[in-house]
Amino acid sequence: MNIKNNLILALDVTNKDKALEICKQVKPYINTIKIGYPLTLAEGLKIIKIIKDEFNANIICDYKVADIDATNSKICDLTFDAGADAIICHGFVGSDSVRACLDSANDHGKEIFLLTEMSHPGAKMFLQKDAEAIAKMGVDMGITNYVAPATRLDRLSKIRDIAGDDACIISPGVGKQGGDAKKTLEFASAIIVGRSIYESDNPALACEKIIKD
Ligand code: NUP
Repeated sequence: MNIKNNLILALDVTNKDKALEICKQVKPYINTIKIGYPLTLAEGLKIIKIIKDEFNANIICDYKVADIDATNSKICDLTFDAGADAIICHGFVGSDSVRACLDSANDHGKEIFLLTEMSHPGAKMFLQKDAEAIAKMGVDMGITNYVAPATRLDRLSKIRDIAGDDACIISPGVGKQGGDAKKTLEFASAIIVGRSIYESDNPALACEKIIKD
């Protein structure tokens, strides 16, 4: 995926007009938009195609898919059929569940991003201890796209070591969660930024600052 300025917008607003307005403002800086549950639950799956078509953007759906294989297949099929270019899937559910996501992506000519360890403090309670094994499982399965935290650079660096130099690692947690854009990009291929952009009085300027810093 070609990610302009190595910057992905997390578009966690809850109505279409606001979403379109933000996208319009950041269009000169951003070509890859992450849509998650807040916007999808508010507006329905149709929002994927609306944003994709209007802004000619790559759409990554952050649905953190984490179910049994049969259900994962359905979630991924519906998401790709709705126009998503990629979907974020949890790794902790194990290889059969992740395989279902990967098969759906391959059938549609689309991609998955494997979530290894999350960026928030709670990730230390359970997920962190298995994150490296999750990344190794991904490598064994031939997965080349990962999500790893900008809030703990030592952990991000570990995931980079495991995933390899050629992997595409996208990293949330810059800005409001405390991560630093430049330091994160020493290990990550691109950063994911939400509130620091869409809550800003001037989202375009916020993008410019993040890119220049
Ligand atoms: O580990 C993760 N941390 C995280 O923040 C995995 C994620 N997918 N995210 C998402 O990234 C989160 O749901 C939000 O959409 C975005 C970060 O947003 P912000 O903290 O920049 O507002």
